[in-house]
Amino acid sequence: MEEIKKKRIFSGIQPTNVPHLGNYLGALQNWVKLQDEYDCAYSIVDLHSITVRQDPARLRRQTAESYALLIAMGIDPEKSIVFVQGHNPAHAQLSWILSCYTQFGELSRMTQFKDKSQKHPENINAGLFTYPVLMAADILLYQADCVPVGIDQKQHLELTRNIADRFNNLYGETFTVPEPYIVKSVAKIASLADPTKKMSKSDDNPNATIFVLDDRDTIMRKFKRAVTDSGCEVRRGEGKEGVENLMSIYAAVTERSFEDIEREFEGKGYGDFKTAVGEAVADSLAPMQERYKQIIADKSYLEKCMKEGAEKAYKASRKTLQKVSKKVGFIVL
Ligand code: ATP
Ligand code: LTN
Repeated sequence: MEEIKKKRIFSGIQPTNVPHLGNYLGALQNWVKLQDEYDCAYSIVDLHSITVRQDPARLRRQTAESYALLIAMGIDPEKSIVFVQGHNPAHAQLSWILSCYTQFGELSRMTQFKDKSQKHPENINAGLFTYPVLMAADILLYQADCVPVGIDQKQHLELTRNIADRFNNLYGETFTVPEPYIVKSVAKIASLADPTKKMSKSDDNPNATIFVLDDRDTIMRKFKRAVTDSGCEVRRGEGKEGVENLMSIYAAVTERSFEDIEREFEGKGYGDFKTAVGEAVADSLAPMQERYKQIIADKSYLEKCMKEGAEKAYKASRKTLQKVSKKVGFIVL
């Protein structure tokens, strides 16, 4: 019987800090689930992370930690390609080529560029501007069909699709045009301190973000301080964004519906609800935290996985880079 070729998934995460609950529920949890059905390639995107100034020692440590965390979460380096972006030089090469097929005007419209330039007015570098082109190169190199991300990355994915279409129209079928894979209910987990903002790795308020390596006490304390509203009913509604955010988190980690949650907490106050959310989150993260401790302690295992991941990534992307190079008129040896 002829074997059906699995579709390809590609996604990436920046090693700018320990991943948070938003990263986990909005993206990483899906990375794990998609491994059986798809051929997956997952990358720690170190090249992207230097668009904002990083401390070198810290970046190196966080790259290894993020890599170990992916494995601890259940991403299997035997089954999927798990690699550090900078270990495969094809990303930077394709990014250069694609930057010559991307317009200044298109990049100027990217909201992440506008947000980050506002946040770091002292360092609006060219890499911050061309960031989405490198992301397009990441995805198109592997001919990805599908890209699991949070909603904040939708605009970058639209741009990737436009670049792929443009190139295909000019030179004939070269790239697969990728689809976003966004799980609506957790596509944007909000900050615990300000439910109008997304939960972020770089928030200055330490109570705004739950990091996936936070211990139980820290998790409980952060949830107890989470901003809600002056009411006391656990339900969705106008002005109840804080409670709704907690409900989304609770629904995601316990796999229950909003109606179910409303019923459970009828007549109980926010205090009880926050305690339940904190406990559910701490329980769901605990097994992964245990596995993480073992993996991060085993330096030679990590290095072996990174080396093999880099080789697999190079092999999986070489053909695309050659094809593109030929099409634009380079001599390929
Ligand atoms: P920062 O918060 O510092 O801007 P980030 O967490 O957005 O960083 P990445 O590490 O690149 O940046 O994100 C990894 C994945 O997590 C992406 O798919 C992104 O869409 C998703 N993600 C990020 N924040 C959230 C959030 N609050 N809710 C849901 N998904 C999120
Ligand atoms: N830009 C993304 C991280 C990222 C990515 C990718 C996601 C870099 N390359 C390729 C999906 C596919 C972010 O900031 N979350």
